Amino acid sequence: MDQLYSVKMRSARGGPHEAGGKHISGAERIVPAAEAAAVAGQMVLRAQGHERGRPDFINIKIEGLAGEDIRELTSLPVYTIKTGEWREGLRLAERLLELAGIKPEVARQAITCLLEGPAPGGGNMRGAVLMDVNTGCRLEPDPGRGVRAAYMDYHPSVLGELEQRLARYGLNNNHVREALCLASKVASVPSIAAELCWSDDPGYTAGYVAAAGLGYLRLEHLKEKGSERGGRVFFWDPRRGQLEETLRLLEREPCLITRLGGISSKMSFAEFEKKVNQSQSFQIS
Ligand code: WAQ
Ligand code: MG
Repeated sequence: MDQLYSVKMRSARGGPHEAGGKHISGAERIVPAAEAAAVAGQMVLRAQGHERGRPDFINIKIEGLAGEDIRELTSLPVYTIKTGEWREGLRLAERLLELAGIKPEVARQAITCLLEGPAPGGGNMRGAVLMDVNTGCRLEPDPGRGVRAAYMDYHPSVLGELEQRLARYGLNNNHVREALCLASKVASVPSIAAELCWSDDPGYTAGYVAAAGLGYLRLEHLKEKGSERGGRVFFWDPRRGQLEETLRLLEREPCLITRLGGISSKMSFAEFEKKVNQSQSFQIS
């Protein structure tokens, strides 16, 4: 691709995020120069039509990536684990985190943190909680903003194929495409052992656990329909990388997905667990 630009959008209602406005939505792309204006325009429209409310603050940031090394990535393989109602989903999320090597008490702490609202005062954050895998302590430098994964997208050469594959499973929507991209970048950071996420959009109850050795493990319900509570936890393993370097990789290193992982049809937790135990391709360190 020729000269690339990062295009980022964040929107809020009741003033800018930094002045206490409520986070409405965010989005980001990496695109060739010629597409930057159109993509920025689409992001404004998307922010204005968001189900979390009409924003009165929309920030668009466009930066040239000339001269930056862009790391190439493979997207995580996608699995969907059957879940009953959201409380069962949360119990399964805890067990998936354990499969990813997270201690049960730390997994529970992460779930509780998102249920209670991780921002000061109990609201959502704009970014993610960064949780120490050993202690469960939170390490994000700004607990209102959280840690933002940024500078990631699909290379245009894989986007068509991705959409086709997702569509076969009824999964070709913005939430899945964007979350899979983010989770693939986050899981590729060596010191991130796992991620837990569910959406803050009231109509979207699905969430996931992701980890490099396991994949992008979707759970259909992690919250009650209508709830605006959502968030992300990145589990940081200090033995695998220093904090500052971890933040640089998550927040500033540009990545493009140039290869696609597979997609599987729905399975039960027991089926997934059996697959993990049998397969050599699942490797948790
Ligand atoms: N970096 C870190 N955290 C973020 C980022 C980011 N770039 N963007 C959002 N968050 C945090 C923030 O706290 C949001 O409140 C929360 O995540 C949820 O963000 O497979 O739509 O964009 O069906 O609402 C997951 C399931 C959808 C998709 C996730 O997240 C599927 C979703 P949202
Ligand atoms: Mg959202």
